[in-house]
Amino acid sequence: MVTVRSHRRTAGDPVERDRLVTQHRTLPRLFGSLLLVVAAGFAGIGAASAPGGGAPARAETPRPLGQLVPVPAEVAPGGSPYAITPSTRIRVADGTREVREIGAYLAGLLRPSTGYALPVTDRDGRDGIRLELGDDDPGLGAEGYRLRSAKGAVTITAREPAGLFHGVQTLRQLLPDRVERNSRQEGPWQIAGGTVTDSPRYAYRSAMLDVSRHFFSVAEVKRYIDQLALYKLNKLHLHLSDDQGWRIAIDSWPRLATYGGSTEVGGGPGGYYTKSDYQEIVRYAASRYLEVVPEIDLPGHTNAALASYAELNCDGIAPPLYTGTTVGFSSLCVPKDVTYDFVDDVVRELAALTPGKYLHIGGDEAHSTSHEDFVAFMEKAQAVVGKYGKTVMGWHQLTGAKPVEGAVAQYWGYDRTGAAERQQVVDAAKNGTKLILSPADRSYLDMKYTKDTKLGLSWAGLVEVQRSYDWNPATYLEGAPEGSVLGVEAPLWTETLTDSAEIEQMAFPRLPGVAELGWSPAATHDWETYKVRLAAQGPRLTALGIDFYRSPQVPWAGQ
Ligand code: TNX
Repeated sequence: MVTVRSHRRTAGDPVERDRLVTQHRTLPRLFGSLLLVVAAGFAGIGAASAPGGGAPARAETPRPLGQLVPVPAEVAPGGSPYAITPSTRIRVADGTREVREIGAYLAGLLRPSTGYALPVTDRDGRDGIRLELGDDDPGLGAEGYRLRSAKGAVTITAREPAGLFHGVQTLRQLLPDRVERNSRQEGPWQIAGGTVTDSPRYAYRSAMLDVSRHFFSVAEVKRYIDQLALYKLNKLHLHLSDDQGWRIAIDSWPRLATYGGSTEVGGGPGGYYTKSDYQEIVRYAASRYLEVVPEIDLPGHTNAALASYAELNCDGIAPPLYTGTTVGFSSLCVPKDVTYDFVDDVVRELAALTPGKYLHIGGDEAHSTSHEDFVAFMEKAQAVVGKYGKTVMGWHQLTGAKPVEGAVAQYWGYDRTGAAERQQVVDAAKNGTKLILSPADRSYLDMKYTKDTKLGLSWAGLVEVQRSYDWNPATYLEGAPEGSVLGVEAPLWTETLTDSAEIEQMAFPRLPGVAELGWSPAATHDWETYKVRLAAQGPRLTALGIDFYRSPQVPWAGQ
């Protein structure tokens, strides 16, 4: 049984509350709920006590073990904290390349702020920060981990490297916020004692970045990747083509990028990724255990392609490039053979660049394609994706055609989506189509928070932080069979966004909420405790140089 002092140090998150309740189930109910109130009352203290830098080191209490986003599946606080010191080693005794790289990544995170050498060594030892493959708990799955923190060592074990990587994110979040700074900070660098045992609710936890409406450099994409990793997302969906720009070099159709990528919304210079740029993004994402899911949006949203090659148009005339924000006006020419040569070449080249399993072919808002043509086109396009060994993903309009076996539909409806459209998606799910949920009125990061939000759009309504967190992916689409939902995504459309600062204003603090929906057990879902844990992320985001939206719904402490 843990001490009262440890109760106070719990974050008040529901997992820990559950544990407290479990641990005290013999106590009268009333006393139990009083304890919860006490725990909740102290929830903010761990965050508030982290000094901004120069405060006397000794006074600091380690952050409570459960004060994490996403909240872990199981937390058992107790025992002495571990402290990183100048002589700490990062031990990767098992020595595989991947584990060593995770050790090096962790060292890279910790060295600038701690100022310690933190050598990564494959010499085994009982002390230090230990990363070990080979936890035989099958419950951990491919991405789970266990983190044990005690006086002499903090040990992360997992079955697969991805689990170690997620465990490293937990370790990182348990350290004081100032660990995220790039300059040397005062210690101590303590991690509360106890054990975290954790694995994700959903295997598919994604963020989408629209690099078409505005182009984002490789460096900007990498910055976003690092932010996604902090919250244990594991997919980066790149929306690589749209009316306003084609952003990936395709050797067999070079003008797609050189001409079709030469502008963006508002008429700026646009840009595109060379194949080596794109591979660099894929490699960097993989080093953060994110799989890139590329999207070429077809058959609508194709003005950039139609402008680049006259023969793709039914009338043989190339339209001008487009820099506005209207949707639904463009379509590939479904009856022409050359359309399928184009699709085949693009999918073949993109598939060859993509180690991941999925290839997204869009399919949304094809308002300028007749229904008959849409169905015919999607049938052919899906076959091409299969031919090159990839799994088809499409926006949920794919369910209005004939999804191939194994296809995944991404639901982006919202509260005003018609019953018939929803039903079509539900019916497809009953027939085996898997779903990714990204409801526009919940998880769209480009929706304004309030009417005063400067950036963003509002067609799906205003989406404050609570609204973006407070929904259940398992029940959102009523009637969809349990098990049809593979996971969640937070898309970021960029009609109004031009750089990392603007991306971050919209993504934070909503992105961590969607990440938590994807990772944490349904039983932990609770806005009242989530908002306290989210508030504790504020100083961390600040230390990372992320200027987030200070939602009045979140009890940010002293910022
Ligand atoms: C709808 S959601 C779109 C995009 C826009 C977005 C803006 C979806 C699949 N299509 O083309 O960028 O709204 O919020």
